[in-house]
This record gives sequence, structure tokens and C-alpha cells, in this order.
Amino acid sequence: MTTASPNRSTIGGFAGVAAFVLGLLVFSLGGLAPAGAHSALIVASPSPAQEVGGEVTIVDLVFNGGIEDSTVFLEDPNGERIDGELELKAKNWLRLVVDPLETEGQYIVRFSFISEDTDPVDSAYAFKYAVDGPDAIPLSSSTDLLNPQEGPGAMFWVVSVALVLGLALFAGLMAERLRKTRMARIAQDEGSGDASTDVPVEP
Ligand SMILES: [Cu+2]
Repeated sequence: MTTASPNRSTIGGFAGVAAFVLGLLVFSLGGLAPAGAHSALIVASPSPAQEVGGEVTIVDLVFNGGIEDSTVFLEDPNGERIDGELELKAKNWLRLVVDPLETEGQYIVRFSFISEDTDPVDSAYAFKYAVDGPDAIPLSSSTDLLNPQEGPGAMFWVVSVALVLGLALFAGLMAERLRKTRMARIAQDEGSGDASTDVPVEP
């Protein structure tokens, strides 16, 4: 009996290649995911549809990724454009500072930028200004949505590696089990005579 050894290494090799390809797939998907999406608005103050009052001079926009070459301006209830001073408070946080709003009614915040994935994004939302409305609350730098991690977090890699190792282990166990089954069958087929001496001893 000399076929058991090559079969075993063939199965083991196949399992290894399968685990490697799977691992490669998981890692490449993980690497592509964050780069494949536009940076989108996740938090704003005033927020979309919110009614604010008092002295409103600040519009904060926070995105789920980095932004570049940004433009932000307001349109007042008469459709007049209001420009202000634009600050990049963080790589994903824009602050527009304008003169205190006066005209009551709907304001449109228009913003455009180049997304982290190099795509241009052009969007807008509206809020309402009423002198007696509730105060707008500008964002503070303690907001945990600011400065998101670059790419997938550490937990993603830990889970990926564990998954690949688990799959490799499973494939190895299956290969070993298959080998044992096959050898048992061969032993059976060859009868109780000289088969027992031909089957290699378990390592
Ligand atoms: Cu995009």
C-alpha cells in the first residue's frame, strides 16, 4: 500500500490552497470596502428639517469619511446665496460660519466636495429659521463620530484571521477524516489477511 501517502498530501494541499484563496478573498474585500464608498453626511447642525432660533451663525457638517476641496454655502428664504467662512475642523468635519441669520423661513445648506474615493459629491438639505425657535447647538469636538478610523478597525482583522484559521483547521480535520475513512475502506476491501500490515501506522 503506497497510495495512502500521496492521497493524503493531495487532500492536505487542496485544503491549504482553499484556505489561502479564502483568506485572500476576505482580506481583499476588507481592503476595498472603505475605499469603495462616497463620504456621506452623517451629522449636521442645524440638522435636516430642524427648526432653530436665536443667534444662528454656525453650520456644522460631519461626514463618514474624509473630504477635500469643499464648498459650503446657504440659500436664504428668498433664494439669496449666503457665503461665510469655511473651516475644516477635522478631516471629516466642516464648519461654515456666517453672519447671524435674520430672515425667517427655510434655509438650504448646499455642499460639495471630493470624496475619499475621489468621486465628487454635490448635495443639500434644508432647515428652518424662526427667531423664537430653539437654540441651535453647534457640535463639539467630543463628538465620537469625528475622526473615523482609517480603513477597517482592528476587530475586523482579528475576526478575519480567526475565520481563516478556523476554516483551515476545519479543512484539515475533514481531510484527515476522509483519509481515515478511505484507509479503513481499503483495509476492509483487501480483507483481514495482509491488509493490516500494509496500512501505515498512524503518526
Ligand atoms: Cu464614490
